[in-house]
Amino acid sequence: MSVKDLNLPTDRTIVMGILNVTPDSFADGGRYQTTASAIERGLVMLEEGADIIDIGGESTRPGADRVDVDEELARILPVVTVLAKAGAIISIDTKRAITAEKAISAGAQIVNDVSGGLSDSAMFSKVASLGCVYIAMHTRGDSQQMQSMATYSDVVREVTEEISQRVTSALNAGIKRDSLIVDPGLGFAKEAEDNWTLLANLPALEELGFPVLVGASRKRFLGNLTGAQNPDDREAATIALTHFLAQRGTWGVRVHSVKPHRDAIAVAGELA
Ligand code: PMM
Repeated sequence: MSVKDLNLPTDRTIVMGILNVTPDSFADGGRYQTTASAIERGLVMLEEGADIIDIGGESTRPGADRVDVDEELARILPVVTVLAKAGAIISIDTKRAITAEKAISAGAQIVNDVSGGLSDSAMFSKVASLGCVYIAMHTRGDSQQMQSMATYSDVVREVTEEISQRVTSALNAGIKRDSLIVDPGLGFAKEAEDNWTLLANLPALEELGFPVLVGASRKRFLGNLTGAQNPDDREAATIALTHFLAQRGTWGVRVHSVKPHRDAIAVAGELA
């Protein structure tokens, strides 16, 4: 399956709605723990105009501990199954090949791997055999090490080169070029200033020739700017960023609340 086969809108920035079925994710942890409430939240996001629902069962926040694979599957599979039946395009936010495989069997179409294939050596070959779409996000190290690895002399060049290396490995493993999406991985092995520099220089990443997804929603660097300690209070800054990204024609944004972002994208569209 290619990105084109997902039949997503091509005339505006697409919105990926975040559905973390985890008790410890920094922004919405604990709220959608149960299957029923996660499904309900997913259905609301679809109604609000989410183009993709990104379902994750393992927190990726810096410093987080790994979740047992059975626990990860128990959290996500019932949610994937129901939302797929409801017609959602689903990405599965996982670093594990086995989880990717089971989620695709349950109806997901996209694997969103915050490790860019570095966490599970079986990931690329599994994705190649599944034939699904793959999001290669940039990071360094695992969630315990990443913040100590945010050392760059030229963050734009280094992140672009490192994503390019991940893409080459993915292609060598048999993943098709037109099935790939890339993501700069804001907040993953990056200081606040690195995130801003990457956002101001997205053309460098876009020159690789793949759709670029940006996940800035409610992240700490927005709080550093505005003083908002609570992730929920970073929503206005996130919307402002979505407007900027839509206006410059970014392929997609990964966000916690769907409707305000669809509105911001609609406003940018009228002014284009
Ligand atoms: N950020 C988080 C989790 N998954 N996936 C992609 N592709 N890009 C991101 O920036 C990203 C991600 C961490 O944020 P969360 O805990 O709010 O989901």
